[in-house]
Amino acid sequence: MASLNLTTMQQSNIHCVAILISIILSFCIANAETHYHQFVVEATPVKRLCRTHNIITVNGQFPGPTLEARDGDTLVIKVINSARYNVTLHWHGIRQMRTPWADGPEYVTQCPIQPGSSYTYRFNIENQDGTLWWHAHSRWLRATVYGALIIYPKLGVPYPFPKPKQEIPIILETTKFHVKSGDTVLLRIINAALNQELFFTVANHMLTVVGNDAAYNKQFTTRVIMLGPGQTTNVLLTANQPAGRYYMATRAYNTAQNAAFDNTTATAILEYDTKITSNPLLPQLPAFNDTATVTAFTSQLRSLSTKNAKVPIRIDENLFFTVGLGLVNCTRPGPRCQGPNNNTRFAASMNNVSFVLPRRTSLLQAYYQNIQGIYTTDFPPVPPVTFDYTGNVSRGLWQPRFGTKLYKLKFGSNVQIVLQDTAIVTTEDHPIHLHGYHFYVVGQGFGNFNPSRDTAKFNLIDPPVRNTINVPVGGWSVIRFVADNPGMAFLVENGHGKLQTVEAPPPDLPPC
Ligand SMILES: [Cu+2]
Repeated sequence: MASLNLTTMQQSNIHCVAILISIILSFCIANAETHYHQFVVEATPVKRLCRTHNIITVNGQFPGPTLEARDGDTLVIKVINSARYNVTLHWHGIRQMRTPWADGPEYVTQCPIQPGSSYTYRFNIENQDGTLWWHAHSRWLRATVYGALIIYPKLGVPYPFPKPKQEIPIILETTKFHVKSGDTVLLRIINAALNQELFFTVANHMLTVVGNDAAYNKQFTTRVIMLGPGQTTNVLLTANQPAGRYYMATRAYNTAQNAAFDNTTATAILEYDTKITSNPLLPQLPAFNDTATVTAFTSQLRSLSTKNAKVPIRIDENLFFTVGLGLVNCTRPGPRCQGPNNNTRFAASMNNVSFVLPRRTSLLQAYYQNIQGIYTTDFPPVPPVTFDYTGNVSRGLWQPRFGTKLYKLKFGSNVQIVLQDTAIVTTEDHPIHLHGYHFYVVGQGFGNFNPSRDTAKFNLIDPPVRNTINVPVGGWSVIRFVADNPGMAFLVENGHGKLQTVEAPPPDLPPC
């Protein structure tokens, strides 16, 4: 055995190193903060069009409180449910590394917090900064129970762009924002709409896109940006126009044929510090079905390479999911029977499975507690029948099957998922959101995905990193990620199709 004989010099060096390490350690610990919040979910009277009615809010605020933290911090949010409905809160885009039970979707990762009870969410922010948001993950409350979640870089870590003079969170509503002539400000734009893609633009101003879904991108300048439901975009805006007032405006992007959507234009006002009170200038917005503008925008997105970003190259799990609508027969007539014939209704599906949430317990609890009969793990990795997905689909393929089907992934595996829109009922763009993960969007296109032709065109160098993607209308998107977060990651388009990875310790969750 080699003896260890240290000279005084070496000893003092080691001592120095030890001190240095302990200084760095205490510095890190001192820098990571824990933020405590109390969220009371409650009915709040609001006046609209001269009439007062109740909406459900957090702490009486609409939109709800903005959460602010730094990368590396811990958030502890005690949710007190004083409303008459079950509630859960979801921290959209937070990776929830090793805390899947804090993610929030009801009956997926937890049972709901019942009226009169409370539950405390606790989670860390790990290697993420940018703009995210939180919202109720129970059907009725999502429309009013939400707010911004802003993550600043670790102390001493600069933005990859000059420090803006001001940072303005925008949760697409009508408001007024003040800027100083000549200043560059950072707009953190959040699309909190339930199910609506939105164009966003500011009259006479160019927008420099610097980040999406809490990931930085290579900067580019554009007049219009597009956000899917749940997506966020950070843009720099320089107040370089004549002093005055300018509208920021949003309009829906909609591709489904004959489907009703909100076609109003929502506005906010960007006001220079000025005495001029002229009418604000209105910007030009793309037409509601302007897919070319959407494609032009998304094709410019490139990730900013960071040291822990690596696009998976060798693929272990090659999955192909069709996403779209189907028609099912109504069991009884009612307002949900809006299908083409009187007794049918629409049901979203993936690989012909229309997902059904359990009611007795959550999927995660069923998994931890080994409760049988809640779900099966036979979600199909490829469509059960191959057909011309975006062509004229035979009526026999329009009826999805209901099920609580999960797909198990091995921890650490490299996963590719092709998301393919179908022409069943109508082609449509689909916002797809993956919980607990960020993924690389390596390719997108129109028509049917063709591996021999399209794989060669993948961007494996600097693909954008996102947590939510819009599968193009009548087209496909290919995403890649490493299954590095054990728990119940769930791939959702209004709750359809599940992915599951390996185990994590049992949590203390609300009872069902
Ligand atoms: Cu989410």
